[in-house]
Amino acid sequence: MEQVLRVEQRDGWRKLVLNRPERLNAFNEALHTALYAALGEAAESQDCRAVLLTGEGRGFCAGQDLGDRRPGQGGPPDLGQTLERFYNPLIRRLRAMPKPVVCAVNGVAAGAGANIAIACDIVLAARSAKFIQSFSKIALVPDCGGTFLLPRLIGEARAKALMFSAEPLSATTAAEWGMIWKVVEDAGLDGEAEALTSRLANQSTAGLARIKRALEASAGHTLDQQLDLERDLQREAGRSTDYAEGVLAFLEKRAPRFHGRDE
Ligand code: LHQ
Repeated sequence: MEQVLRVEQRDGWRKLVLNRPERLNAFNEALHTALYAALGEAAESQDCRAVLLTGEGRGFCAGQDLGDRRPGQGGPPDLGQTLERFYNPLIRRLRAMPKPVVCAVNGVAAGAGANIAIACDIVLAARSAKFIQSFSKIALVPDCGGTFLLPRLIGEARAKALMFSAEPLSATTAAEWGMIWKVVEDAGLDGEAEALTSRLANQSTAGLARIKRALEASAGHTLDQQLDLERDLQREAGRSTDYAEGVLAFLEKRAPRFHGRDE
């Protein structure tokens, strides 16, 4: 059977490689099922404290596999159901995942592929990569949380123009606009993304999960609500063994040894 997702266990972290290069890693049902399950397993596993998501071949992901969507087979499709069944759970899982998810955009990221990339926690892109909000070309609405995340990252004017025009956005401009963390030369992308993921895997996993929760909540909060949330999360953090270890390591001038969970 075609292995549509490669899962590579590394030292404390996991690399998930979208593996349908002949279709620029477009999503079919098998890839959805495999990626969703792999993220769930990564969230649960004590051997995994960070995840790196990338694509095989010259593309990162071309969104939905349109080969599966030829019109005329059994009447108009219910794309809402496709989102409800596959894409929305995937985005919810990425955003709620209590471990950092790094995305290495190795080539073109189009449609859902572009918005899955920006739903990850830290996004690196190869210099040659581009991002395309291609939905309007086939009369669709940007999905995977793109209408929520993209205007917050780059502002409504830029988000709207990209979504209306479906013009490709270079990785360099994406970084200049704050849509992604940084651009890396093509040959160095894999190594830099792996090194970053490995570093995150050695940080306080529970600590990073709290930061993620705080940032996730902030979009829907007032400053007062966010101050309350920071107080609650800091209270938890202050009771963690990782905090004690972090302070001790600082005072003893050595590297901290963090755990994968609160104890
Ligand atoms: C593909 C695809 C693809 C199949 C390249 N499917 N084969 C949600 C709910 C339900 C349904 C609908 O969708 C959604 C969300 C979405 O994601 S909508 C957006 C769907 N994606 C697109 O519209 C992007 C379509 N692809 C493209 O525009 C181009 O392929 C890009 C700009 C990504 C790359 O262009 P090129 O570098 O020129 O490559 P190419 O077009 O030659 O593609 C290489 C091969 O990959 C080619 O196959 P072939 O057999 O001719 O070599 C393409 O047919 C295939 N491919 N995207 N989404």
